[in-house]
Amino acid sequence: MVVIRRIDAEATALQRQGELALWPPLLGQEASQIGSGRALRDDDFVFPSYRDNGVAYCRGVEPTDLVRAWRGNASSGWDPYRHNIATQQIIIGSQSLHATGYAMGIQHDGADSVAVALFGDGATSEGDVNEAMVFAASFQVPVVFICQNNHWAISEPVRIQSHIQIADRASGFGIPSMRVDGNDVLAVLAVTRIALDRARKGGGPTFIEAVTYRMGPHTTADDPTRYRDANELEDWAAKDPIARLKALLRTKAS
Ligand SMILES: Cc1ncc(C[n+]2csc(CCOP(=O)(O)OP(=O)(O)O)c2C)c(N)n1
Ligand SMILES: [Mg+2]
Repeated sequence: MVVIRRIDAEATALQRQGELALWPPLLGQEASQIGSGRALRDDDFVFPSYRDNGVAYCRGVEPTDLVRAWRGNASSGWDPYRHNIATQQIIIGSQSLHATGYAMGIQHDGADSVAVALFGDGATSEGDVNEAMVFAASFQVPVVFICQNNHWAISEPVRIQSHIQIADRASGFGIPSMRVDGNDVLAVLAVTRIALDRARKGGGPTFIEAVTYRMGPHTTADDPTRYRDANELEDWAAKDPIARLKALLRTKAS
């Protein structure tokens, strides 16, 4: 978590120096990404969004490869088949369809690996995510949908996206869901393991809502002070996932 935060800060600085065209910071979402990323097996296949650099790091993608596409000199920073993680998706939610299709392939092969789609709260309002959930539930394929609810879709707050909890959207598709504290790395690790295990045993898809917070801007091109209250950021800064884990480790050590 500390390493990926450092990489994230460095990439943000590189954008400010004109070395990268853009960077989408993951500040605040380290527990959601490292907790889920560390639960995976090597032969699972991940379909991430632009913000999931922490998960890509867990898949063994090098820091230099994480920034390659944002510098504009590669269409993908890494070989998806080498790390079993696809190129980061910018088209909101469409990776959920790719993951579901891949999971249909796993089922066809009779393998026990799992496809994982990572997307945001805003993505759950997109047709692609809803269509993916219909197919995943119909064919009971081994896919895990991990939604990082970071409370914002650029300047649109999650309370406008959904008047119910995001996790509850899944039940309409017949998909079991779990809502987890996304700033608690051990909790995220635990629920991801449960979902992966269910998928491996033929139990079909699971939807996880990791409740977290995007502490930085949407991207380096965004200024969140124009649309959100400073108090909100302060409240979530007090729940910083790294500070929480540090406090836990201190208690264990004493
Ligand atoms: C299909 C599509 N529509 C709109 C956009 C523009 N867009 C980029 S990021 C974003 C918000 C996504 O929010 P969320 O799903 O919550 O993910 P987050 O950025 O918070 O991680 C939008 C609307 C896009 N990239 N693709
Ligand atoms: Mg969001």
